[in-house]
Amino acid sequence: MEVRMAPTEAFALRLKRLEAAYEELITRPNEPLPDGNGIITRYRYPVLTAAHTPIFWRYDLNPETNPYLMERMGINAVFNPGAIKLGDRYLLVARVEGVDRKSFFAVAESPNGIDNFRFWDEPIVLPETDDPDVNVYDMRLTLHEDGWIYGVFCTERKDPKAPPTDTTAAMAQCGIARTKDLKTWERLPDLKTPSPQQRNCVLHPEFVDGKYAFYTRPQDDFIEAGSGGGIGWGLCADITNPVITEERIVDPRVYHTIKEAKNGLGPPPIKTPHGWLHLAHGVRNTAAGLRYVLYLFMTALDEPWRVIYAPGGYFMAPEGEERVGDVSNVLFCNGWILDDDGRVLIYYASSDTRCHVATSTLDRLLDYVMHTPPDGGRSAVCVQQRLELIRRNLQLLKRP
Ligand code: M1P
Repeated sequence: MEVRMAPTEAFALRLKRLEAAYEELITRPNEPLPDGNGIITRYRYPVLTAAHTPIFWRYDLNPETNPYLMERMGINAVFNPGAIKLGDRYLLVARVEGVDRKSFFAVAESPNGIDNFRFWDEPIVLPETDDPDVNVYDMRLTLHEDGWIYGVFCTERKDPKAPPTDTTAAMAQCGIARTKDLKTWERLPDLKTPSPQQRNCVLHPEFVDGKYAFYTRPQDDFIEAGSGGGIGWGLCADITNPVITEERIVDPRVYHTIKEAKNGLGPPPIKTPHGWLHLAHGVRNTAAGLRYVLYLFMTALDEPWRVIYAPGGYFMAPEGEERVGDVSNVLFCNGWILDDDGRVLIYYASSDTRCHVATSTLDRLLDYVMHTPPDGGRSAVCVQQRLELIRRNLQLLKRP
């Protein structure tokens, strides 16, 4: 007969403390920060961090096998979530990264989209293809008009062409899975494109010419876009055998802009009466390393690959504690929700470490995208753009 050891007093007390701190964190009300820029409102607390993962994902709670109640399998970071609203539930499919550097996907649910995000008991069990993924991350969720919810993500494997001495060369490709409930997932083959590598691929929510349409990000190399780069676009006839034969660039990277080094689409675009509203990240190189910021643009309703508005510069950049983390100076977003009341919830991650929410409204984002001047391209033009604003304002300020 098995004799079970009663937890020691110290064990029981420590567990009680851990549970109390966890509940306090999960149920802490979030609050909007005052005095934003009128475009978005930031919130005081991140919505998901490593500490939001359930205690029973990290600790062995059996006093016999873990008498010191030590963390057995730590979580390093929770970031880059896809987002979707199903009924009245706000759901994030977060990238959860263990201390072993491997990421996996897990669903966290909130009743209001702003706080009280709680992970479902078990992470997503994502089926593999015949070529197992080494790492999976950054899922974009698309509720497609075919009725499925698609999760499009990056699958990373060791570069098979790398010499044995090279233990860092990796290959990034676009993995695809689909579900009806975020619980059971069907894995489809990885997307094939003309580019050697792909990351930041996004499935467009509607058929285009009767085909599935993808935004892509062709790249020669795992980190560098190389001769690739820019946000691409391609059609595929059969999602169960996803092949894109022609890829065109929708939004190129451009010298001396916030997307000089590379860029990539964030979440699937939002359909508006004026066009498809897109959120993307742009990357430039600095003496302190890469800097990732977020920007918006709009494409034509009937031609989602044709840009019709492109405000200059970024609309969100890392601020305060967002600036520091595992990969500092990074904002990244692959999930947003247009709510029934026109509110837009933007789920973004900072420095590959934690997830935040910022709110806006569709009206505000449209106003921003359609009325912000484009990048002037050079300093003299930018001064002229700003002078126009200044002089108009000075006239107004002189009025009695
Ligand atoms: O580390 C910053 C980001 O780097 C990658 O994005 P991109 O392919 O545009 O450089 C991704 O690995 C992303 O997850 C990460 O946040």
